[in-house]
Amino acid sequence: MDSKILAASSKHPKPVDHLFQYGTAGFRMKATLLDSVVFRVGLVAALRSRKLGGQTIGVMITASHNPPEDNGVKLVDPMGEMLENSWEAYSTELANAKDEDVVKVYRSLEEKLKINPDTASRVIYARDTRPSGPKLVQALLDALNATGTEYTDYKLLTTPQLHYLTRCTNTEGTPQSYGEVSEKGYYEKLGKAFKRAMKGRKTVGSLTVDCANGVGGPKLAELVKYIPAGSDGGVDIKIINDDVLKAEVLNHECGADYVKTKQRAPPTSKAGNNERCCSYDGDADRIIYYFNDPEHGFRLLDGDRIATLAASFIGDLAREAGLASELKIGVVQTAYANGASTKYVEKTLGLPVVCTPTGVKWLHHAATKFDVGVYFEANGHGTVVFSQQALKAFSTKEPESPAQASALETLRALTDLINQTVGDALSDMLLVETILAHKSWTPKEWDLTYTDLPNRLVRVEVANRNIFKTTNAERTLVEPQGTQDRIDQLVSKFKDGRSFARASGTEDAVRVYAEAATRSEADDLASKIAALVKHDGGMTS
Ligand code: NG1
Ligand code: ZN
Repeated sequence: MDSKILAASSKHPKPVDHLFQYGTAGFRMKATLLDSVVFRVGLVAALRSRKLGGQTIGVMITASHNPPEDNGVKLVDPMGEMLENSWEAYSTELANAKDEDVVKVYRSLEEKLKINPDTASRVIYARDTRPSGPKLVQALLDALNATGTEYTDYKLLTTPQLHYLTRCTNTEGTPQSYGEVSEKGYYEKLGKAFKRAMKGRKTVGSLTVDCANGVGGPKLAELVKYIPAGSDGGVDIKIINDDVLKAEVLNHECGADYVKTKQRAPPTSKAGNNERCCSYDGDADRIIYYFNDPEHGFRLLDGDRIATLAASFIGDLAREAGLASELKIGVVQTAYANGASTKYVEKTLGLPVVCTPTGVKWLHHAATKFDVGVYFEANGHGTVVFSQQALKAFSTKEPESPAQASALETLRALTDLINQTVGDALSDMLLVETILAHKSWTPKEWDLTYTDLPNRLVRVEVANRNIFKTTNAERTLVEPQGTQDRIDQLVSKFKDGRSFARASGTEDAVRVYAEAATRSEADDLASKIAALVKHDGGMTS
């Protein structure tokens, strides 16, 4: 095998002097730099599969909401979860090995991790619509062939579809089976669950879906075939920004990231006042809702809103089903969640909130500690996970009334409707539609549940972002010394003030977040903290 790996590796030389890092979103950068990285990620996938006794590992080639010229690669663990933490470091090590050391590092990982090279290894993979995808797939294939790995090419998929298929593949034929192992199986599962959850209810008006000109477009068009129209107990979907042939339009003036950061609808949207709209990102693992309020203009319904909506609905259903005392329901957020949403969950819904560092793997992990764990990043990436105990309670509890029976059936439908492996724009969208239909809510009524505190997110460039070290789920700086004290002093002067600074995990910058009672105070606090960070970060200009 050594000579095969060496020969294959020589076709994918590493760019000199480039330092790669497996971050919160895997490896992500200009596609032209990624060839060797994807090849080596293929090697890591083979090792990981062998280490886990031949279970199937997923490889996704995508750069999500990044511009078209970027690409990226990430690994999916057997249950459809993000790659285990310690393996991020092994991936980084192999990605940075000199060309002549690739085999040596591969073998040393094998030895260190006590991996039997004779165990079978299996991988499934897919990519988004970027033009650089097919060439990167070739690099992956070269690694899979050199390591004698069995593989299935699923071609174009959304990231969450690949997570779904990874879990289905590894649970096929077991009591934990997660669904049929095919793309069609995914649509069928969601379609059926949506019908069961809606129970013939109608959604009002239509839903305009902006697919960011990414892979979510063709996949949503497929899903629509499996869900009933609005008049039939489903939803009328109008798809926009679904051009996957013009590479340059991907994520351009559209998509979840655009809408969230610009606080406006894509210019291509023709939706009228009070009409529901949502935007996916380039690989359809994020979703943001919004609408135009004739009085107040553009209104964003972000990840915090989706989390609070889901938690309130599932909390009510659990009570109606007589399961409230048995099941621990909770919400997981990051420090970027609006303070008003945290307060709403704790005070109005009476549910606990846990705060974790940025990155969905942390949120997902914390959510699994609840029987029903709702987690979302404010930017729209999130889902709901159910414990084995919750699943058992939903399927075995004897209903004592028709109302209890109905609540239990809706809960069971939700466990199939929700993609429990990872945030999934298609599945989250059907969840939101289901809840709004059950509550007979317009987007305006959803928006009125609580009022966001005005907030500002600022990106600050500093000489070296790595000197900013945090604790307390990134809300408190421990280094540089004294910076946190100065932040605290500034924050204390603002009503409802809250602010924190942390080094970005995906960009060379420090992010400053601030919220306060009014728009001008939030802006003022953010710019004061940003100036402080710039100063303490050693920027001289
Ligand atoms: P960083 O760059 O570490 O702040 C950003 C997002 C995260 C997450 C990752 C991965 C913000 C403030 N941060 O992380 O939520 O989505 O990218 O894509 O939105
Ligand atoms: Zn994404």
